[in-house]
Amino acid sequence: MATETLLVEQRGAVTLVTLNRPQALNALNSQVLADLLTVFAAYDADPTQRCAVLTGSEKAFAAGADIKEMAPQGVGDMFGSNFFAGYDLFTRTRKPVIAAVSGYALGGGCELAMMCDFIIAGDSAKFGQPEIKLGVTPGMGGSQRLARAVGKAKAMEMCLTGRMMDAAEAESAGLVAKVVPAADLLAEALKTAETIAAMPPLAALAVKEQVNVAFETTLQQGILFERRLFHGLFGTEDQKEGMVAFVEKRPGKWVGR
Ligand code: CO8
Repeated sequence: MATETLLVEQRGAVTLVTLNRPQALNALNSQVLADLLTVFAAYDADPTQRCAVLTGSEKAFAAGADIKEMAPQGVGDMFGSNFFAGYDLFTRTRKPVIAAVSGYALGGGCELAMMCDFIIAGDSAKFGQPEIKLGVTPGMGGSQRLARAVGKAKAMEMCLTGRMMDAAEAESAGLVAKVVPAADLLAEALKTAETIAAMPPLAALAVKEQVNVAFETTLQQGILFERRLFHGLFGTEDQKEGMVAFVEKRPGKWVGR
């Protein structure tokens, strides 16, 4: 399957989505947003799919929101259309999504990568929020998610100077889960996705909800939420199977119920 701006491939239980606007370094325009929403809604709804990888090209994951599309717009256009508010829908994908980032992840590209559940970076990756150089600011969550990922000092410095952070710095700052040689990026991301896809799927959904709640609530409420989801999984066949399989020293077989 493919859309105007995305390549989509199912590899077993893993959906691989590749941003495909090479002429614009995968700049994110309204069509990319529409295509992402279509493709990730289909992924979420497909019971055969358990983990997704979102990637770009070797040169660019995405070089930002499409500056040529935004340049002529006025505040009425932006406010009236609630420009790019649809990305909130992308972040509501219930199943796991890994960003595999090679090359530039700038502005909206960095923001899109941060909307995924975690980032695996090739050693060529460069992250940044350079919007200030265009007379604007991050607008798709960058100021908020970057501050949560790397802390106030680094987020503030990056958003105020527009400088890029290389893969090694991104790993030590906590923005990315791991860095691998650029040539191995896709294979490593797919291998990680296959590991997740082989887990009990309801537990994977629950883990995602638990970790995301950590950014939205108090510690006490987050821990209660975690415990209730943990309790709830004892109503699933996969919990029975998982614990019996452990005792019988064999791999579990998951049914997603
Ligand atoms: N938008 C549109 N086109 C782009 C973009 C972009 N963000 N980035 C690159 N391109 C295009 C270039 O215009 C060029 O096209 P053409 O050949 O037709 O001139 C082509 O891609 C190749 O780019 P370059 O020739 O510039 O390639 P270089 O290797 O010389 O440079 C860079 C690569 C450094 C990545 C450079 O292209 C660059 O600086 N790009 C812009 C980066 C940027 O500023 N990103 C932030 C954009 S603003 C943003 O993301 C806001 C998000 C929030 C929106 C929320 C709204 C509510």
